[in-house]
Amino acid sequence: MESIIKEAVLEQFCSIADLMYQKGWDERNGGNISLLLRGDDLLNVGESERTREYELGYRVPELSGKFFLVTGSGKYFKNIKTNPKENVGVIQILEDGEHYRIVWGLANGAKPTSELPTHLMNHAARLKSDPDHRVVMHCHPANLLAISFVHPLEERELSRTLWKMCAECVIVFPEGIGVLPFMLCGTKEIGAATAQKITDCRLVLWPHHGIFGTGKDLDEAFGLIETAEKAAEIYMKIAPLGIRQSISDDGLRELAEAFHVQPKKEYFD
Ligand code: 2HA
Ligand code: ZN
Repeated sequence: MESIIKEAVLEQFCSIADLMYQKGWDERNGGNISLLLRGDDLLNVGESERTREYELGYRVPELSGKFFLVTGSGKYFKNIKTNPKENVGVIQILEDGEHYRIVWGLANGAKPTSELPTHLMNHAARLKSDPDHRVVMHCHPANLLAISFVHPLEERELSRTLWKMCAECVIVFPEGIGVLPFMLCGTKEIGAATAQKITDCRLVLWPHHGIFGTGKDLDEAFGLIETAEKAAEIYMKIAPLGIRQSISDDGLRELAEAFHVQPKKEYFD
């Protein structure tokens, strides 16, 4: 099977996956990534190439014809960099928006990530708000999980707490963080619920499970999760000691103004 994806694109994807593993965000087969491929990311996709086709079980007509580089179901992040062909693959959504085909990788019968419903529904939702959107990233960073046990899960309150943990947060995710109730993962229901949130924010927390981040490229999605995870880490360090002071609402407003971002107004006191 000839590669149909540019080496540099595959390499960057695998390096980011490896970095996520090194950060401890992707134990065992935890986490998954999908990257919407552009025309020039792809080499010739031969019509005659043997492909495997599967039913999605839901409809994403907005994505028909599009190609995605995705991690494989049950695949360990620690193995992605050394063996991409078995652990990741390229899929194409078919014209009907209800089936996909595997056009490269996912060797030996592997399938795309179990969270494919959330990935595809998130791509469809984000593309509506941002035509440059390309990446959906899911992982299990320890501090974002930890904070979901000890902090109220109300979106306004959690977003404010994260913003106040370090000065860059309100600049990096001015729209705050979306939060779902605890739901069964790997289903189209959690996919639809996540996509509803992700329309107007790029980070959605699955309490006691993990985080979804999106972006225009792999760096942006990674940086978003990295920043939220740092804020959660600081909270988990200081909350047990008692918080004596933090960034005021005026301080947040000043940061937003200086860096030309527009945080959600209703999140301010
Ligand atoms: O196993 O992270 O949410 C991969 C996952 C499922
Ligand atoms: Zn997960």
